Amino acid sequence: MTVVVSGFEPFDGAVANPSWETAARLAERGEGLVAERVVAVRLPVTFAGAWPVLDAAIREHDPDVVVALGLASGAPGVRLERVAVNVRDARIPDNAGAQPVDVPVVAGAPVGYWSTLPLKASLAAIRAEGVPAGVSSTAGTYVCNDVFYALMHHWGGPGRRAGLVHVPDADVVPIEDQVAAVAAVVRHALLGTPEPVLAGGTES
Ligand code: PCA
Repeated sequence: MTVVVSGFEPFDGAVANPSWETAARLAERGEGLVAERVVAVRLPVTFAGAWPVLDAAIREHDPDVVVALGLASGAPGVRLERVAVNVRDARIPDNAGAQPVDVPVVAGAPVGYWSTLPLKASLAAIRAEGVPAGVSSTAGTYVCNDVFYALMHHWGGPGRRAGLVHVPDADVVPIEDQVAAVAAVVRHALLGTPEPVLAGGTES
């Protein structure tokens, strides 16, 4: 079995992006952590370029599980994203200067796609390791949501485990703990663990 884990280059003036550091470290230590081959892919923070890079890696490695990682700066913990929406609405320009507002990711395609990662099983496992985590019902409308939507639209489907996990800044959750959290997601995705009944929603 093969797992592709993507992370992003820095954006918005930052010098690093923990999503890439976490993906790279998970790939280095993949077989020990998840017992399978893990390939890390670094994506540009551009609407035009991110999905093509992930798509090429998927074609090359023919993975069983794909987990896209992105940074949610200011988040209090790991965010397991539930749904990708078919809209681009960029508050800031991407790394190529593009700032699409209220245009679809894929014209004429469905409004959204569910993650096919076992979110609640992962949530329970991550919390059991003492790492703060939650389920999120919006991945935003920037490049992370874009890649998540394209991944589910073009590659997702029956038997294909895929989704997006937002990681927080490394001073909130250290990279080692981010790696442990994502490893738990990958393990449960590979196992196909049934979802426990575990409340993870919010009122607003
Ligand atoms: N986070 C941004 C894009 C790249 C990243 O790491 C986002 O959440 O859309």
